[in-house]
Amino acid sequence: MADIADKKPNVNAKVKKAKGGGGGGGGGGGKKKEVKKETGLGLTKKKDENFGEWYSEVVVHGEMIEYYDISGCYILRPWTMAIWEIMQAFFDAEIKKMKIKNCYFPLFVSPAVLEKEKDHIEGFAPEVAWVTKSGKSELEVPIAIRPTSETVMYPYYSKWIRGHRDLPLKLNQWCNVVRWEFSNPTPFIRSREFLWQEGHTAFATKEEADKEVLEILELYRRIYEEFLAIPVVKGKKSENEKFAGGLYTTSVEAFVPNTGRGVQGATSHCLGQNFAKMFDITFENEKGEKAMIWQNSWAYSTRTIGVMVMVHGDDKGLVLPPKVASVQAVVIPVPFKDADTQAIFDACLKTVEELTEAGLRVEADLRDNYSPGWKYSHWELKGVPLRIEIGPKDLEKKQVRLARRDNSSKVDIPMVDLVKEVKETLEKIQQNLFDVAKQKRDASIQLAKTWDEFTAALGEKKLILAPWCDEQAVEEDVKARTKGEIGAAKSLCSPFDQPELPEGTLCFASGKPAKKWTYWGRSY
Ligand code: 87F
Repeated sequence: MADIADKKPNVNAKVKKAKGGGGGGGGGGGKKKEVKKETGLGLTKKKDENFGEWYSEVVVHGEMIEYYDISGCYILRPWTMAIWEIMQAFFDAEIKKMKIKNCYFPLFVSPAVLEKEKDHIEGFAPEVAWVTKSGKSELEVPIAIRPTSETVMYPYYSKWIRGHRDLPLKLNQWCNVVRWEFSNPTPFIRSREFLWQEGHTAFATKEEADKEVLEILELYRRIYEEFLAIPVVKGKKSENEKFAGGLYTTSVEAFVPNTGRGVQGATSHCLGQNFAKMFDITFENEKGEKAMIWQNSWAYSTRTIGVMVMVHGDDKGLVLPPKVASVQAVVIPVPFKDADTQAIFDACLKTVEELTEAGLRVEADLRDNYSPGWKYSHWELKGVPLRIEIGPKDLEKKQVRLARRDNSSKVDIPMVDLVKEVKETLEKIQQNLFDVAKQKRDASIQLAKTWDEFTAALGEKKLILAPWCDEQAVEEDVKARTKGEIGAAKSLCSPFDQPELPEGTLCFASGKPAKKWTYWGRSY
């Protein structure tokens, strides 16, 4: 994946401060300057020219990530954590409505427990990190760090579930997990430690489990579409791509047009009874017979934030959807030589107060050691959805200027309409980000009915929708035939929303009768 390696930007480069007032931008009804003064804040790489380095610069200069001295590990700064917490508040409230309870299991796993479910762990074993020492002495038994918590939790499900009245058992935990990946680490997208929630539920019947899989998947869709303004496809994973320990895997799949790669956004698995067999999780049903439970597991992680940066970010930096931005609007005073600076500052504070009272997340940047122009660039880099400028002319006319981050449009609005206008504008920004992202995603979708069409589309970084025979060997073959420097193509999902498949349609790869439409592409 040469296009997005872990390209650490020069983190020691200090941002140059612009000296003196009145930088670029020009608010307060003053004349717009033609050329923006160099603020030293700009990114050096362009999204369309060097996506990998652009991404690293954006997450670092946007103050979301700091690189760390262990490869694949990143510091999540407050600008990131605030986004995570907003999504967490939504998801946590929704799962509580579903009667799912939070809990916390230990970070450490004994080898005996980890290796209990061999099939599940086998393929993942190289990624498991181990603690082998305490101080200078070797531990008698090394201890693994959880890469996921099936084997940690299920022995206790076995203990806690006795009769049908103990079901359903529905637990979730918000935690970190460690997977010692070796391929190109990328902030948020592929890191060795990440934050997620993992849900683990147990039911008496498959019907209940099936229903929950889709309810959770719908919450994941909402996180992407309603919060992050990213269109996703809901669907089912192929046998090759499903979680090997489970029965079937559903996912939401996003797409990054710049790189032409799919991203598995979140997964909701029905585990069937595989783990119940391994961990002996049985219960006495209503008829007094011994029966095996049905299980699900599901997760979304901080990867969501990386997808948001990749999809919405631009050459000026981050672009945050208002619903997840910790600062939805920033108020910037634009003082002018002889103007009454105090009156402008007071108007800024009053603006913050009114908007905060109306339930919006708003801050003023009243620092006197930075020019307005520098502040504009700074908050653009950090992706704040809306800038509110107040200068002497605005005071005079009882108005403020709104400048949108998503499309750079500017409009003066009467102060009396402040709350209404700002609320409406934020909603429009949220909607516009989704619409633009969807338009780009849809423009990237390419139907491919033959192998030649498929490879051509793959070369053009498309998200490929192809009729498929749904055979594992054929997917293996597609992988082998597309293997190259930048990674092989694989199936992403078979969308639940299936286009019509006319009788006699053949598989793009095998020429056998096609069973379904499936999305294919390279992926993260
Ligand atoms: C890496 C090392 C060890 C993924 C791993 O998706 C084990 C694993 O089991 C592993 N990487 N997985 C699959 C995780 C499946 C499942 N776990 C609960 C989820 C949702 C949350």
